[in-house]
Amino acid sequence: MLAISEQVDEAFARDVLDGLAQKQPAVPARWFYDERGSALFDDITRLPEYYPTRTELAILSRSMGEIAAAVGTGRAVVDYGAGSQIKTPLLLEGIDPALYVPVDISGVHLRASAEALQQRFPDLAIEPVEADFAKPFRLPPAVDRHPVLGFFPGSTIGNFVPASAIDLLRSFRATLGVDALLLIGVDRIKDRSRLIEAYDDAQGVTAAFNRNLLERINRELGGTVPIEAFRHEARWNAMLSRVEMHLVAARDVTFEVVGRTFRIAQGGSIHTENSHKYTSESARLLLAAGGWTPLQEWTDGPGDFSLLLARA
Ligand code: AVJ
Repeated sequence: MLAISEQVDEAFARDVLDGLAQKQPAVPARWFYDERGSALFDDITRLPEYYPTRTELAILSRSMGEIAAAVGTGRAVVDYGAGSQIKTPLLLEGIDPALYVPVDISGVHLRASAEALQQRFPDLAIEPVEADFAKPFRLPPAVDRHPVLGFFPGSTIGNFVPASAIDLLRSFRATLGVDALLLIGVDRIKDRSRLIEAYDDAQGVTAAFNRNLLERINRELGGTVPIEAFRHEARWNAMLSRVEMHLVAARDVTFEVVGRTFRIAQGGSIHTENSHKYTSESARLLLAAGGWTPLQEWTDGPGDFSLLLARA
């Protein structure tokens, strides 16, 4: 048996080696989130240009009365991604669940956030699950005694191409059971310049977040990537309704990762993230394709972001 850290390293190595070998080199976005990457993402959520976090939070707090009325008390909340330190307490306060089940791939992060929440909600039963929610996993047996609410905020669903997003929604449905509800955040299509600025901020925090992936490759996989040769770029792919993040080579570059050599010509890129954007209609269609019936939708005034409630 490999230790957890070695497993993660191997999965990282495999994703990087396979990804860089593609015609359009690409690395899955999930590898952004080491300690530094998670800290940089926290900084991103506070940037003036990055509207999704504060908009979703505003919707959640403004509409909590209606959300609570639709969801009811006494549910088991399954929180995919182990919880934002602000959104999760808001939800828990609003709906008074019987059980809280944070699910996260990082055991360290999971335990830390579960402990912080337990301090704040001393009477709440908390059963953390260390798992990659993109793969099937088993919920703790205590969940069976309650109707379930899945919580998937942050428009993380946008990181998945539609076919994978539908698979993920289907697997949520299989895990959560027939009586489940799902509360999910989805970012909306909007003005192209606002979308680009949200992913290419003036302070360069998103650029640092993107480049940190290369630092991680060099540090953890013995890479020789010349980081200074890559510049951050956010592109709106209108045909596929998504913001793409790339690391564009400013010159011809050659480097090694775990003993393999890669070449990227000047102007070529490593594709590091997709963030799909939806309309109200396309978001509902996505949910329906994933086996969920939309029940209600809450949005902010300008319609920048959607919070959708659906039933299995
Ligand atoms: C965490 C996936 C919601 O796609 O907006 C933020 C990640 N990337 N800035 C997003 C991210 C660049 C974020 N999600």
